[in-house]
Amino acid sequence: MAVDSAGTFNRLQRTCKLLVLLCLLHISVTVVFYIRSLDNPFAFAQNQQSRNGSAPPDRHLEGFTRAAQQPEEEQQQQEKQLKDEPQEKLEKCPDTSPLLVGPLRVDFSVTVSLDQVKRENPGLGPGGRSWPRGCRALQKVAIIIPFRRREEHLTFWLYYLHPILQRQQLDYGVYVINQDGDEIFNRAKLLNIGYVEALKEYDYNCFVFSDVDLIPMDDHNTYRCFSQPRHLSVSMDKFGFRLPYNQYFGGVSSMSKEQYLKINGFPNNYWGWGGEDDDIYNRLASKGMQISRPSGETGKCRMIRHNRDKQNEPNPQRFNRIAHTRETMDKDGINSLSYRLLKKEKLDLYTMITVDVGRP
Ligand code: UDH
Ligand code: MN
Repeated sequence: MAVDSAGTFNRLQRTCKLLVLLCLLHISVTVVFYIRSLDNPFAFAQNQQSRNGSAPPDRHLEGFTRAAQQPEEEQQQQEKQLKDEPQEKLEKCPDTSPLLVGPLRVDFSVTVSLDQVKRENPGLGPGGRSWPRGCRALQKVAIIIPFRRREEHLTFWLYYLHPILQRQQLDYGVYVINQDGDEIFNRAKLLNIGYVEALKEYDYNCFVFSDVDLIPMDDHNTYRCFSQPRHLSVSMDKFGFRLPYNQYFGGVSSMSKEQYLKINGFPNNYWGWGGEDDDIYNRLASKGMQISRPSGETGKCRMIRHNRDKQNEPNPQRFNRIAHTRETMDKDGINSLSYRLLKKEKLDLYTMITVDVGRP
């Protein structure tokens, strides 16, 4: 009897030990998964450029990845060589960049500084220029941002967009067109000025027009031009991730030089908020062009929340103006643009062009 109960006791003890071990294993596995999910709660890729070889090895990545322990001098030498490398000699970049990572986490509660953006984008040239290393870009893209007193938004824009644009293997430059003074804001005229001023700098063949407060949530939404004018900000959080109406062309759009010239550029006489984007849509439609768009999923983007700015109140004339685009567009546009260039600054992360646009 005594031997029997001792045996049962031993078995029980072993079973209990096993159970405790199993519990411990279960807890540790749960903890590991929990910690990993904390690091990346929605399986979104981090924004930062992955320079240490997380992307698959590829000819087009040559010179893009760099060893973490490489001496600084050697690194600088290599970057210089890459910058001096004539693009013409290289093979074309692929249609879809192999560096893209997909959905991105976009969060405006984090604080970012220009110094941080500079540190994280060491490959940028003066004025916020960049081009792919190891292959020849398919297009030369000028990114035009209409601007006045939105420094905080601009910092977020630079923080998110520079890494994305580099991963998209674009040959690009960033132009912030800053309206001087306190007169009423004129977004479309600033975009026209951006077109003219960017072309003075480089032989761009594609123009992306972007509000300063819009950030794409997937780097497959390439900031380049297509065979038809492109609307890129197709599903904004502000509109419940949907297109507010079919003709909507506001936020972020792109046009080749030919497409832009075909519509005589943008209207110069929309003062204050609203209507200019619908006028641009009317111009495109009247020239028989169609709007190209990414899918609703790829075209997701976030707008930094903000109140309406002073001196950008809704324009009461906008409904009347957009009813007459066809009659006015040949006289009002890039062929009638006049402004005063006040200052051009090649900053580390962008080119700032300050202008006097006049008043209504
Ligand atoms: N912009 C400036 N400074 C200004 C006005 C406009 O930089 O003073 C530029 C900026 O690039 C901005 C763009 O023009 O992203 C378009 O202006 P917006 O952002 O005011 O346009 P949106 O359609 O305005 O976002 C909606 C008004 C928000 C009011 C919401 C109140 N709840
Ligand atoms: Mn806005």
